Formats: sequence, C-alpha cells, structure tokens
Amino acid sequence: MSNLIVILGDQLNLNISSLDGFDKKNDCILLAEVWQEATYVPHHKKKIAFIFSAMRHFAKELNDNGFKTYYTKFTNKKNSFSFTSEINKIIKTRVVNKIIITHPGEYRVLQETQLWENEFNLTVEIRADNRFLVGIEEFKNWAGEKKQLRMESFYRHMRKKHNVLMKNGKPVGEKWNFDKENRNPVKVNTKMPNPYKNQQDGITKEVIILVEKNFSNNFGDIEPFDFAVTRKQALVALDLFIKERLNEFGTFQDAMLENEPWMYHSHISFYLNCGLLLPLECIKAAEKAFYSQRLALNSVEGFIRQVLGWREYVRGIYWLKMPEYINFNFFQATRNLPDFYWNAKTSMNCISQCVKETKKNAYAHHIQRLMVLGNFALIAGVQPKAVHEWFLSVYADAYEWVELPNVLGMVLFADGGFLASKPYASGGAYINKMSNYCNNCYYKVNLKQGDKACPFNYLYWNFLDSNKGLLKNNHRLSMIYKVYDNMDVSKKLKIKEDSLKFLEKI
Ligand code: FAD
Ligand code: DLZ
Ligand code: SF4
Repeated sequence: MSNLIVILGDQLNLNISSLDGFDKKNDCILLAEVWQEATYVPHHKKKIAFIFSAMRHFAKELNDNGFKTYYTKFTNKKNSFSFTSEINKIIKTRVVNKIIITHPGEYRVLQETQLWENEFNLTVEIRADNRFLVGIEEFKNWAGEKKQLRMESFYRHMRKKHNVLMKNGKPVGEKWNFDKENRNPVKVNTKMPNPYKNQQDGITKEVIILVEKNFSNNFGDIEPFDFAVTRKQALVALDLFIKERLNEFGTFQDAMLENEPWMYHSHISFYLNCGLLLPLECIKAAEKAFYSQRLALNSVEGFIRQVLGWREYVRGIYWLKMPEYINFNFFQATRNLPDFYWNAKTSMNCISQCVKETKKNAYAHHIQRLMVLGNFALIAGVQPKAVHEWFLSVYADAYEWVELPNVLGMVLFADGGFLASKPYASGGAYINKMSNYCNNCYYKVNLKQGDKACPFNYLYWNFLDSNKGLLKNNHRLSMIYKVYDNMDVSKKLKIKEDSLKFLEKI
C-alpha cells in the first residue's frame, strides 16, 4: 500500500492530519508551487515570497526527518499548472494506491480535490483540518437553524469547551468581555517595541529573486522581508509578542498611529494561517503569561477572544455559507474599487497611510482594515466582490476562509447581518479619536459640509440614508436614524450634494 500525501501551502505543520500514520517506507508527499495558486488573485509580492519560502523550508524539514517528499519549484521547467497536474506527474512515475489530503482551507481548492477520485481512479481521503479547534460539522451543529449567529455566544462556548480563562465554571475576572477598556488611543511619540525581524537565509533570498522576476507587476514591496519562515522562527515571534506586546494589546487594540504599522498587535496571523503556529498553543501561551507574569486581563482576554473566538467563528461561517456567500451583496453596491486602494494617491490621509503600509508590509492591523479601508468601501458603496479581491490579494495572511467573512460579513454587511449585528460604518470622528491621521490630512475632520469636510462624515450619513429601507428596522441603528430624521432638510440635501460630488471623482 502506498499513499501520496498532498500538503498545501497553508498546511505546513508536522502534526497536520494528512501525515497521521505516514509510512516512511512506502508513502510520499507532494508540495508544489503552482501557477494556479500563485495567480488566482494578484497576490502581494511579499505574500508569494512568504508562502514559497515557508513551503521550501517545510519540505526541507520533512526530508530531514525521513519523509520522502517531492517538491515542485515554481521555476522548474516541468512545472505544470495545478495541483491536479502535479499529482498526475507523480502517479505516472510511481505506484500510488491512495491520495490523502487535509481538508483544504478554500472552497475553490476543495472542489478541485473532489474531482481527483474520477480523474485518477484512486481513493481520495480528505481528512479534517486539525489546524482549527472546531470542526466544520461541529460548527454547523452549533449554528443549527439560527437565522443570525453571534460571535459572543460562540466564544463563550469555546472558552468553556477548552477551559480557557475559566475558574469554577465562571470566566476569570467575572466578565467574558473587557471591550470597554479596550478603546484607548496611543500617545504620539510612544516608543513601541520593535517587531520580530528574521534574517533572510539562502532559501528566502532565492525566492525573493524568483518573485521579483516572475511577479514584477504585482502590488507590493518585497523588501524589507522579515517574516519568520519556519515553525521554530514563528515560535520566537510568538514569544516576543507575549513578552513585549501582549500586556498592552487590549488597551490599545483599536489605536492607530501614523508610521506605526505594528502597534501592540501580535503579527502572528501569517504563521497561524499557513500552519507554522497552531491556535491552541498561542492561546495557552497567553493564558500562561497571564497567570505567571500577572499580565492585564483585558489584554489577555482580548487576544484570546480574537484567536479562540473570531478566528474560529469566521471559519465556521465560511464553510457554513459557501458557495453562496461569495455572491452576497445586501446593499446592491456597484461602485468599482477606487484606484487609490492600489496607489495610495488620495488626499484622505488615513487611507493613504493604510494603503502605503499595506504595500510595504503586506500587513495592516485589524482596525486599519476595519475602520479605515473597510469602512470607506462600505460607505462609498463599493461592490463586495471588488473589495474581497483586494483584501485577498494584499495581505500575507489572506486566505478566503478568513478574509471573505471579514470583508463581506463584518465590514460590508453584504450578508445582511448573518455574521455581524450592524454594519461597521462610521464618520471621521472615530478615526480621529483612535489615531493621529487627521492632523496631517487635507480634509478637516470637524467639518461636516463643503470641499474641505472629511468625506467620511457626509458619506456616512449618505450611506445610512441610501440604505434606510434595509436598515431602519435594525434596533442597533434606531438612535442614529432618529438623529438623521431630525436633521434639517437643507443639511440632508448638502450631505447628498457633497457625497455625489465626491463619489463622482473617485
Ligand atoms: P492581532 O490583532 O494580534 O490578533 C490576534 C490573532 O487573532 C490574529 O493573528 C488572528 O489570527 C486572530 N484574529 C483577530 N481578529 C480576527 C478576525 N476578525 N477574524 C479572524 N481572525 C482574527 N485576518 C486574517 O488572518 N486574514 C485575512 O485575510 C483577514 N482579512 C481581514 C479583512 C478585514 C476587512 C478585516 C476587518 C479583518 C481581516 N482579518 C483577517 C482579521 C484581522 O484583521 C487580522 O487577523 C489581524 O489584523 C492580523 O494581525 P495580527 O496577527 O497582528 O492580529
Ligand atoms: C497562497 C498560496 C500561493 C501564493 N501559492 C501556493 C502554491 O504555489 N502552492 C500551494 O500549495 N499553496 C499556495 N498558496 C496557498 C494556497 O492558496 C492554499 O493552500 C489554498 O488556497 C488552500 O487554502
Ligand atoms: Fe481620514 Fe477624514 Fe481624518 Fe482625513 S479627516 S484622516 S479623511 S478621517
């Protein structure tokens, strides 16, 4: 009996379920850098380099540990287009009785694997993805027939199930949620801890040259390239976060500062999402530090909520709702994505800063993605598919299972409120409260009307007005609609006029 184990570029862990029971005498592994994956969206250069480098390092680790591994480099002359064609090459040269793969992270790839039994006339075993704490079926059972899901109840269920920050069946600190303590701005000139920086080795350098040569027109800067590319290095990055940032993580979770892309965030999503780190070890490391180093509970709980709650929740929703999810467009938004999402050429300083940092780092932290880049796309009425494709392309941590529910569900409310209870729309005031972007902006955040007024201000009301029919019964927006209804007609007309004028130009 000889099995072929196919390991995808986001399954880079020796404990991945597809390797369970691996027979070193008879079985073999395939990892392949393929066109199909490298081009299905125009990925940021750094994202491609990161995945290829991490894949090559993982293949080396497998070989060093005695796992027979076939590795197809992107530049290999015989490189074919897809996973399917790469498998075909192997089964022509050696006896394979069965193909084993861990459940792919993306629907698109799952569909491809489901064709293999017929294509190759072989048994294909698709194993549950043990990089997550909740199985796809388990989440479906939890969701049941509910019309709307809420992260909070899922999160509490997960805290209990995994016994994280629990004492005698109750949450430590007597509260599940410390969000109210977690909305503080950071003072300008605060000295932030330096982010993790890895020294590039020969493998990474080779990959960087490959990407520069083959993807020169893709968005993004390839240097500096400081990502961890092995599990060992990713564990060092995690440790650095726990030691130097976690204590402040919660308090300043929503804060943004010009030229401070990393803030107190963990920067581990790249590693978690490609398998170099596993969620429970990150959660347990934070919990351990809470007890042993007496770290702030609002911060530790805040971090654990993201990994144990949000991350698992959005993945559950993805598999619950695909393939329809990708077509949702509750507001029927039709606008094209403005060019400034690619070239940062806009007088809106907040957007310009976030796009520049995205271009440089293939990273933006959550609140930049949500309240600046996402919020603008929502209130400007950009079509969900265009926003989705942009977010999937430009971040090194972007895979459809996590990006799509965040973009369509959390930011754009394109699923009509299945994932979130209200759209995350806001005017300039919140951006001004949480950042110093407005100090250097052409627009004035405290102006509501006219050419110099912050566009977020009038676009916010314009969005609410244009979608009143769909949102007026949302009880979380009832106060806001009351404010709008009480506004002068002349003010409302000015909002429309300013919005139309601005939107025409983008
Ligand atoms: P931290 O702020 O330090 O949080 C810790 C970890 O919690 C993250 O590494 C991540 O694994 C998890 N997490 C936090 N928030 C979320 C969330 N909303 N959904 C899922 N996991 C979460 N995350 C991705 O991993 N890939 C994406 O493609 C992605 N696209 C997003 C698009 C939009 C519009 C928004 C609003 C959010 C998106 N997120 C995405 C979620 C979140 O912004 C990132 O996980 C986070 O910014 C990664 O940086 P970090 O590791 O420093 O996270
Ligand atoms: C993101 C990515 C890229 C750019 N390239 C590859 C690749 O060449 N080979 C591969 O196995 N995986 C790659 N990936 C990650 C895949 O897109 C990811 O594994 C699937 O989409 C499943 O989530
Ligand atoms: Fe952004 Fe408005 Fe502030 Fe300018 S004034 S940075 S557009 S929120």
